[in-house]
Amino acid sequence: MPVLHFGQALLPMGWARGVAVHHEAGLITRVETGVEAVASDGAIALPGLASLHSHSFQRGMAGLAERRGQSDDSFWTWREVMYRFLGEITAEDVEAIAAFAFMEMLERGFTAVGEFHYLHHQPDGTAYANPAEHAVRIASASAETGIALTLLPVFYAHGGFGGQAANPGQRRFLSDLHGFARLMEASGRAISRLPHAVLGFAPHSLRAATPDELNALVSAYPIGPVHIHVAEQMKEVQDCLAWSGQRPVEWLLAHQPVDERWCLIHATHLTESETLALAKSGAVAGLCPITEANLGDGVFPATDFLAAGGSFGVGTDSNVEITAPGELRMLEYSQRLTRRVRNAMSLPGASTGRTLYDRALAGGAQALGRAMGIAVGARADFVTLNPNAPDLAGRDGDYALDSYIFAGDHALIDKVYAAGKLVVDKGRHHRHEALAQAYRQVIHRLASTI
Ligand code: NGQ
Ligand code: ZN
Repeated sequence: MPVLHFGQALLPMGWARGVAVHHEAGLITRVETGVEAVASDGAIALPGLASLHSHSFQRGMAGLAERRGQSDDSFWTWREVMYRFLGEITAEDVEAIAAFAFMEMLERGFTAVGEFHYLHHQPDGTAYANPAEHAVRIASASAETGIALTLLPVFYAHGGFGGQAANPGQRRFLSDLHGFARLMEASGRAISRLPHAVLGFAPHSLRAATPDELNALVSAYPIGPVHIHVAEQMKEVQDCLAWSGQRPVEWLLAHQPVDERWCLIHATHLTESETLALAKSGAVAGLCPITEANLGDGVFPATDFLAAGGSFGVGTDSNVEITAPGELRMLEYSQRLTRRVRNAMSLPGASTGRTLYDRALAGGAQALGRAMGIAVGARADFVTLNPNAPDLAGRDGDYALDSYIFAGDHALIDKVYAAGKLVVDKGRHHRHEALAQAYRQVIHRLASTI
């Protein structure tokens, strides 16, 4: 049985020295500590994190939506640019962009992804012969790179609260309940050969699914993760109030069985009572701090949510910048900036990096429906840091973790193992050149559509 030896590793109980991890068929079967052996596979090992929310195709437009229009720019004007960009993406493009994004996730500290997948149809809105054609492409991208995939096929039927008609920019996303049932079946087939894949589903938002549709979906798919975008923008809160008299998170908690299988993406705009109720529900808050900053969404009340016992994880969402330590740093900084304190997310005496890392690991695992962490039964996924990096001089344990998150960022990553296999060495994925070349070709063509 293969064994990996680490000088020190962050285990569920804390840091341990001389760690030998046995694995078989990609899963951890035994963890020994205090082993006198050379740390041949890495000096400092962390469990890989989950990017619990990604729209991989949006990686291709990173940097193309940072130009101001005639009026005030907003989330909604960004969305117009995004709809233009996806207008001409082919199935081959979907695969090339997803593979590149997943490779970057691995190079930058993520070993699992939740792909919130809504780009289902051909450019004119008609279905492909295989309704899950794009899911097949995303599954291939996962197999090519080694990232663990939780596929979340998205139900998207309407363009606004109360079943409003969708607009033409949304034609590649749409299905009714029958079409979605076919899509789910075909999506299950698309990932059936990926050994560690998980299937969940995702009503896109309260704008895209009616209450009756939500009820039908939740009873049709009683197991697996459920993800939904909610309360990201103030306009969304106002539209929801006008439609129902309740705020989006308030409405969801009152009308759906929100529990541990649910992940509420963004949930940015919360009242105090919504914050407490969401924490109590056991659902994960799926925070995407870099994208939320990029889109001008607002700041999630993370310290209050954490104090109320809430679970959170992080996602790269628009993939405008992919970095696991960077998402945690942005989350912490958003709290420091709004509350004018330091070390906002940790308890007295605790390392902030460690608090963020432990919480995001647990919340990400819960939201993606998989075991994560350096423990028996989890996939053998590890991120090792380069002990010779100047940012790590004289540091180990939590100080090394704090330096990774707040100083060195992903440049400190040395090796990454996915399902026990070395996929990143000296910070570079073993397929970096080929995947970057394929990505460049696709993007040269697509950039002109913006
Ligand atoms: C999405 N992204 O589906 O890609 C959304 C924008 C929408 C974020 N919410 C579109 N960040 O919500 O309608
Ligand atoms: Zn999203």
